[in-house]
Amino acid sequence: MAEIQWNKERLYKLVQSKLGDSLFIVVSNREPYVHTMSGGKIKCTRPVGGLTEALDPVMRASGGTWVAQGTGDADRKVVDERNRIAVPPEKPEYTLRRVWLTEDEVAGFYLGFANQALWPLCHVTFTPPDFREDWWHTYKKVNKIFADAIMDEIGGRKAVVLVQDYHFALLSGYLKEQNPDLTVGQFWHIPWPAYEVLRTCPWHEEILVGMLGNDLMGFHTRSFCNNFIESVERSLEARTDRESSAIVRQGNTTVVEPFPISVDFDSLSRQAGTKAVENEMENLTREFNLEGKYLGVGMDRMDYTKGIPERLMALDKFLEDNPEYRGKVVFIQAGMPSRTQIDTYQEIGQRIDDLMSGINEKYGTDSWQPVIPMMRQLSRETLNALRRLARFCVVSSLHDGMNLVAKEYVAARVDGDGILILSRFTGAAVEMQDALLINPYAISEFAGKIKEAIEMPEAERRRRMKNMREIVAGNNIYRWGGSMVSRLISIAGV
Ligand code: ADQ
Repeated sequence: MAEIQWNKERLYKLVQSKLGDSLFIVVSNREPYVHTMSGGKIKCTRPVGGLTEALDPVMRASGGTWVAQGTGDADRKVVDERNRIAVPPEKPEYTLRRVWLTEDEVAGFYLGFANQALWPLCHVTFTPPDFREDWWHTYKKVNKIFADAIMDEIGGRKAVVLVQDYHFALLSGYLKEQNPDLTVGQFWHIPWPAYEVLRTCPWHEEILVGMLGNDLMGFHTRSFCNNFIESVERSLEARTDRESSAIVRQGNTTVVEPFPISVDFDSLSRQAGTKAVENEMENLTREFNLEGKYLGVGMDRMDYTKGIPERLMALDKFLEDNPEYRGKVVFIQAGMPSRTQIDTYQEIGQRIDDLMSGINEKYGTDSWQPVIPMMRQLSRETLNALRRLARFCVVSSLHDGMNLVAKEYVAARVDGDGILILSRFTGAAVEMQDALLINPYAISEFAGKIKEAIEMPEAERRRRMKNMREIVAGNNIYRWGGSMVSRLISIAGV
């Protein structure tokens, strides 16, 4: 269990008491509030996701600025002449500053370099990165556009900047070039590869130099931190100290530390126990004829890193090896469409569809289909109902920075039952040792774990779930935000 219990209030108070007169700035590609046109009116929505949940109290307490790309079709209508708007709309407490990108910029920066070069480069899934030079130039250009917007926002004040993710590998370096006195940290939400992989990127040295513009560089796990430090040792002239996890280059120090991201455990547990979720559990049971069946679920952003084909192959093998379970096990695969303009994503979607129909044709009967696809964005109620109904949840990523689906499943199991089948290649596996850990490529072993999950005695299921719930309750999303922000503030010396 974590020594300090972190929650929203604690994080709010920390920022209020420690930040002093520094301006706090968060930067991410995705914005925390989106304005869209709906029935002739402007509607403001908050995208679901842990990141906004965790950083919202930080922003509210600091009264700072969140800089992000404006993507809503009504975003431009509501901002002032400096592209700013006060949020949350019902009770403004901080500023959202929107950055506009052209279609070509989005194509080169986001769909191109970030998602077709850096994403496959950082994940070991044997999908070759595409290092197109024009994408790289656009990526640099967009990082500069963001740097200029941030410098304009800071306007000579003292500031602490927290940059999110792999869309901005060069941003911190650009900021420090303009003002070396800024305090800048970055969190990288995906794995960091081994040097042997990283060096295939023609611009890896420039990327590392950019990231060393940070005073604090955060990854999910110690192993990603070590990969990063080793990449620097083997690419650049720099002094590294494994003991203090610091890198010194040209007189500037970057501290490299793990900050495992998580979920809002209390709020998720609360939501999962509501009447609305219980009603939805009844609806789903009726609609899909789940009464008396063992339900397995998978719920992922549709991405080739998530090991969805491997999971379906394991299910196929399980049904082949265990005919006594035919008719008794149902697997619901929920998939949120993602990055659909990219060919590899269309291909993985097609492959998953083919595998699902293959299994249903092979084993299905008039009254039973082993796999039920729900390939769309689902509501919170439906997701929670599925989590609560499932005897087992499968997270079979081939490689994953953390994986929040695993932690969400545990947080939603207010009844203390349920089994998590979890890939060893996720950051989550470091903490969730009471899951049934798998190598998603080892199909027979994986099929065996599905059987084990179904046959595990209740007392053992509950023992494992209890341990995992304690871990996620302690290492919650506010601990992630709180640890990183307090580290950054202490580095800033404010
Ligand atoms: P992602 O790769 O997007 O994040 P993940 O952490 O698995 O991955 O989060 C996916 C989210 O999508 C979860 O919150 C899940 O509930 C939601 N989701 C899945 N299917 C859905 C559906 N059908 N409808 C609605 N929602 C659905 C990256 C890294 C991860 C890291 C996070 C946070 O790749 O390793 O955990 O950032 O740092």
